[in-house]
Amino acid sequence: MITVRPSPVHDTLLFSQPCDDLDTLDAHIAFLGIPFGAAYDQFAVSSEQSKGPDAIRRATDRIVRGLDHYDFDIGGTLLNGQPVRMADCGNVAGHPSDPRIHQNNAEQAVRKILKAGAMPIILGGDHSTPIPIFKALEELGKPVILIQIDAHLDWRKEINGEVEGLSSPIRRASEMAHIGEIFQIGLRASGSARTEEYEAALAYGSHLIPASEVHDQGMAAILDRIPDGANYYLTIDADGMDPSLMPAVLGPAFGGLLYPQMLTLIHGLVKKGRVLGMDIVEIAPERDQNRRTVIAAGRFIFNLIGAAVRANYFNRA
Ligand SMILES: [Mn+2]
Repeated sequence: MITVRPSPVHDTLLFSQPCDDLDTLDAHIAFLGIPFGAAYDQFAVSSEQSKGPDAIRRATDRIVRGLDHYDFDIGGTLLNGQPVRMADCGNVAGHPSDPRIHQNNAEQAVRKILKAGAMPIILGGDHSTPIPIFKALEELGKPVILIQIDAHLDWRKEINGEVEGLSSPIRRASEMAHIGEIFQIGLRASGSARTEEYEAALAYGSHLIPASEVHDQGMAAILDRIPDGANYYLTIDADGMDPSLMPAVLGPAFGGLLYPQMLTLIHGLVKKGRVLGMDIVEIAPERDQNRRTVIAAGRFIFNLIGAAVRANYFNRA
């Protein structure tokens, strides 16, 4: 049995309480950084995106000016006067000689968060980050609808022999029994997918929604296509957004999703059913401009929590 003890928290996200031992986690919402994934080459073992979790935490004072401040996105304070506890569990430690070790630790960490009854909010890392999270969602014993925000399809079987890399998360999700319908929103330009991956996604029945369709129809119309009353997991690749909103990505793709569309999606999903958790990945902080990428990432998290509080997600003692 591997002991999962994340690295200590220095700056916590959204002024949350630090938790450096997942076995004692007592919170409704748990933040966890998963900085490292499964690299395609040695240079990517510690990628630019590995610095994402701490960069988002450090933007806390610009994500929200204080937990007692009125916020117009959510119509009040973050926790709305409710006794909701948020904990920051730090980062899952990397293991340079064997990515399977830290990925397994990441899965165990998320399982512990779910067992503790907390909503996991995960800071990546590249887009291999959600693969251990998807595995851990099995813990809940419920079918999950996967919502991915991304410019790219992420359906590669493997690259350089690595099957759990950043080009494969949705392919891996599609192979998991507890993952059902998949909505891929924000698609545009080209990424790792070739025609064969596009056809594999269609054969699965994945709902492929280009960013242009969101711009033409509005996000509310896209939301209407997602079944009501279900359990959702939201994985957000920063490059799903327009680079004018989130510039700090490796592959800027123009015509991406915009902030108001994301708020419509997040608030709409929370009201529709149960959002089990979310991740935000693929942020390369050294490419940021005026911290707007990490602030936007934090604002998505902030809006998810604010909406969930108001939908009475955390009413247990
Ligand atoms: Mn991606």
